[in-house]
Amino acid sequence: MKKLIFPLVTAAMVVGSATSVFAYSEKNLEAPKAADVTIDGDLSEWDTSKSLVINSENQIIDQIEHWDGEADCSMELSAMWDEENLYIAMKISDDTPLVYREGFPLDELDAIILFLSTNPDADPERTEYEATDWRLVQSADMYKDDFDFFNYIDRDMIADNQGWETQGEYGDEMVFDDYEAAIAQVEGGIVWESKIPLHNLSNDAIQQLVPEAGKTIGFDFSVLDVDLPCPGIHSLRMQSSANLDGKDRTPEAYAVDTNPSLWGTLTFVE
Ligand SMILES: [Ca+2]
Ligand SMILES: [Ca+2]
Ligand SMILES: [Ca+2]
Repeated sequence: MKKLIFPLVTAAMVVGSATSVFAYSEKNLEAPKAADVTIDGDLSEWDTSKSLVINSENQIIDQIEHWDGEADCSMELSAMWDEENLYIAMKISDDTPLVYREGFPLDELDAIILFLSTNPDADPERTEYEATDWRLVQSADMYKDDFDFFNYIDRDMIADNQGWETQGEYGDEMVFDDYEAAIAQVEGGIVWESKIPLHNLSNDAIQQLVPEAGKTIGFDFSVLDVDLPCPGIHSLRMQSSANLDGKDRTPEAYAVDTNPSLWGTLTFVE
């Protein structure tokens, strides 16, 4: 019997290395513990040195022909945490920011999509969403100097969503309770500071994520840009974890909306 051990070990190693390319991308965001965050659009209390950026052609996953460079669409994202909340700060460069139209699906407008798992023990190699995998489309509308915030939580790709159903898909809705956000207009774009209470991503069957220094979760984000909304026009879409070559880009070819193993990660640190 002993002779069999070596071939088996070798076979396991080969399988392991062959599948490892499907386990979360190397993009890791470190999120420091939050202290005295004020949601006001001013990031002076943030340590943004650990941010991740979307600013290269390699990160475009849809409508590559509509990207005119970093001033047209790019972003930088930072995160912080406490036991109850995830804080997200974004600097978004867009020549025509905050394009919003009532009644349009949020992911055909200017929007951000956050992807995260609320299960730190989830298998990084899973290729299908589980009930603890979340796709959060965030959008905002400017009216005079005021901002309205909207979101859409897409659960349609989850076989067993544990009773947390898709919400906000028709737009003009803020699905989360106690969501806080502020936008500041800056030259070339906007700064968007926000607080997402984690109880929103739970129910009787889905345990609430409690961040803790040292824990890592699946995480990713994308930026959508449209500069003139018309029915049927899809936004340019860029994804933090993507690193693609060639000009033929479709969301189906980089399927972060259905395959969490393509995501990067987020690590909670002190
Ligand atoms: Ca602030
Ligand atoms: Ca733009
Ligand atoms: Ca835009």
